Amino acid sequence: MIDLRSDTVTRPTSAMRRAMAEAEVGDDVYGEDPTVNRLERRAAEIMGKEAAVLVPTGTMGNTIAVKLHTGHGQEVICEARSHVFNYELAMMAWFSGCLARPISSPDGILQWDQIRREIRPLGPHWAPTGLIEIEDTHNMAGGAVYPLEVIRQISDGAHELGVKVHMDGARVFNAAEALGISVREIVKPVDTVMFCLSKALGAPVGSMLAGTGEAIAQGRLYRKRLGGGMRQAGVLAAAGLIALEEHPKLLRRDHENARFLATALARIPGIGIDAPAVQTNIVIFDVSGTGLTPSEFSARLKQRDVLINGINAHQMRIVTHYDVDRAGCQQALEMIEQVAAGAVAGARA
Ligand code: TLP
Repeated sequence: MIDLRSDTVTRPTSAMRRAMAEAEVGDDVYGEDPTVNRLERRAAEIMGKEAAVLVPTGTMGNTIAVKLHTGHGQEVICEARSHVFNYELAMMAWFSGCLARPISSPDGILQWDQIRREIRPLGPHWAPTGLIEIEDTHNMAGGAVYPLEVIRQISDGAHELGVKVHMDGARVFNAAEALGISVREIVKPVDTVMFCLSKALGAPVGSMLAGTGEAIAQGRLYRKRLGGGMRQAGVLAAAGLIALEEHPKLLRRDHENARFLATALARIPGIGIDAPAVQTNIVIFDVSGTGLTPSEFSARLKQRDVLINGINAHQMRIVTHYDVDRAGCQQALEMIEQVAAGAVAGARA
C-alpha cells in the first residue's frame, strides 16, 4: 500500500525504535523522566521560548493553549478551514467555554486588517475576543505558509490590543523549510506555539506546546486535567528527540515530491489543481471533472493499493512524508491517472 492519506501514518525508523528501547525513563508526572525533560528543554530552545511541555496530541496542545489565553464566554478568531475550528470536536467550547469567530480567507492566510475588523470588546451584545489562532502551515488550505511579515503584523496588532496569539504549528517545520528560515524566527512574535512531532517529523506519538515558563507551568495542570499526564513517557520522547533533531532536514524531499505530484496532476484531464500554490507537503486537488466523488475516487485507488482520502464533496488531499519515496509517488500518480482516465472515458461512453 502507498499511503498518502497523511504524514501521521509514518512508522518509526529503526533509529527511533532503538532509541525507544534504550530510553532512560522515570515518572513524568513527578517531572522525573530524564528523556522527556531533555525533549522539553530542546523543544523550548529550538522554538526560542522559555519552556515547552510534551502532550500526547496536537489537539491537546491546541486545547491547552486556548484555555491558557481565554476565559469562558470569549471568542477565538481563527480561519474558517482551521483545524482548531473544524477537527477538534469543538474543544474550545467544551473545555474552555469559547466561541469560534471564523474568518474565511481564500488562501488560508489571515491578514491583520481582516482580523482587526472582527476583534470585539466586551459590550452589551458582544463576547470579547480572547485569542487569535493562526495555523502554519495551513492544512486544509493545501499546506499554505504564513509570510513572516504577516505573522509579525498580526502579533503586533493583537498585542497592542491586549490579545494573545497562538500558532497551531503542527507543521511549522514545513513552513521553515519552505521559507528557508529557522522555526524560531517564525514563532518569535506569537505567545504560544503547538507543533507536532508525529506529523511531518515522523515520530510515532507526541506534540509540544511552547511559551513562557508561567504559561507552560499552568499548561501542565491543564494537561493533567485532560488526562495527558503520562508516566514513563521517555519511550515516546526518545523517538521525539530524533524527530526534532534529525528529521527537519528530510522535509525538503517531501516538498519536492509534493511539487512533482502537483505538476503532474495538473496535466491529468478531469483533475483540477492550482499547482504553483503547492509550497510544502500537502497537495489538494479537485476530482469533480472526472465525474467521480472523492469517496468513489478513493475506493478505486484503494483497489490499486493507493490510499488517498477526500476532504470534502469535490477535493482530495495528498500528504507526502518520508515513508513514500519518489518511486512511490510516481506509482501513486500512475494509479490516479488510470482512475481518472477510466472515469472520464466511462462518462463519455
Ligand atoms: N491533522 C490530521 C487530521 O486531523 C486532519 C491530518 O491528517 O492532517 N493541527 C493541525 C494543523 C493538524 O493538521 C492536526 C492533525 C492537528 C492540529 C491535530 O493533531 P492530532 O491529530 O495529534 O490531535
